[in-house]
Amino acid sequence: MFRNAIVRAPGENFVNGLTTADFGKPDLPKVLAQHGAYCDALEQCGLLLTRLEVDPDHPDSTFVEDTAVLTEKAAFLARPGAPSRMGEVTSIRPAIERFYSTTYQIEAPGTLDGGDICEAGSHFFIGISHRTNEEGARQLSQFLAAEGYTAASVDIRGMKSILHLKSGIAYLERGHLVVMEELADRKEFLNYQLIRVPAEESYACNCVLVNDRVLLPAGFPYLAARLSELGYQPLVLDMSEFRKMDGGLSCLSLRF
Ligand code: CIR
Repeated sequence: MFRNAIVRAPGENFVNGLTTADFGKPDLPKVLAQHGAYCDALEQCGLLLTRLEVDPDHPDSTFVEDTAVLTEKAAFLARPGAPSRMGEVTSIRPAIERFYSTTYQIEAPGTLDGGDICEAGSHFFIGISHRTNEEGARQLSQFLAAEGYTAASVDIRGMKSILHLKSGIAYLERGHLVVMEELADRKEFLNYQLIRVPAEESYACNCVLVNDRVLLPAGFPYLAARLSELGYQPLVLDMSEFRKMDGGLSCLSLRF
């Protein structure tokens, strides 16, 4: 069960963040409304929110997930792979340290974005991407091992369709792994019951199990129906403005 989440409000600088998407510029009032609805949804799932102020120096800082990996035993502070995002860790650190006495920090030359880390019980998948390098993955694996967790790397550097590993997979407990077709045959996922998502719905792979609900982006009927069939309760949210900046549902909060 998650009890808490950390979120950060998007600011006027949000539109200046990094993106590779071709969906146009985000509409700020809509960004704020969608972020508000997202926060309401987390509260509806029973979470207590720590709401951080806008960070005017970091346009991508509303995507708090990339700054850390939070587990039951410890917090692992990331070192984002995009230079414009590195300072985000310093600004979120105090909020994380309020909850965690054991913290680890990825150090140079390692880079690691939280969006590349998928927790599956006591096992972690670590995406090696254009943001998370092998050294970052090595450091995190070592830290995780010190806390009794296991880890496996999944190399996604050859894929143009996703930014982070969690853009393409989500763990929903009960051995269920949501996975985009392009990743479905990876040997790392052999022992899981795969919920395969067709290419036209692959954005929805970035869904999040929060207690008894699964947050799911709006507009992906196949996955919504499939999850309902499997006994999950989807909670559908409009993510159009975050998608324009390569963001998904998981990136907007740190849940623990
Ligand atoms: C970036 O490129 O870093 C942001 N515009 C989007 C980050 C999305 N984060 C995530 O998928 N975990």
